[in-house]
Amino acid sequence: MRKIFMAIAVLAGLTFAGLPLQCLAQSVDVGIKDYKYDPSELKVKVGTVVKWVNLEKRTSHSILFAGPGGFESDRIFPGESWQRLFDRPGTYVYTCGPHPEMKGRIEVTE
Ligand SMILES: [Cu+2]
Repeated sequence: MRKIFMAIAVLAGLTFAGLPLQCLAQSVDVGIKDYKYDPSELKVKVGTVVKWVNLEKRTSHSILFAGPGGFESDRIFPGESWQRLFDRPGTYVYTCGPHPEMKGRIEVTE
């Protein structure tokens, strides 16, 4: 019984902690379809969460940020998404790991 109360308390705590974040963070979706990011170029404010959504029927993709500090997302399968919070201004160019011909760009401003 005590475990159940603790679980409820933890869930309630998470809910309250998550609310302000969700209200504050702007979120923008980028679709992935026909081997293209849509939109491929995007301007957002610092603090924006960009979410890539794979709308393909059978192809998986990734988001690969070039340059120093660059990294690649996990493979995003059809119906899945992956997101990143942009908390610093700058220009972020990216490609798709398995399909380097796919290109995208995000400009983050104050
Ligand atoms: Cu791809």
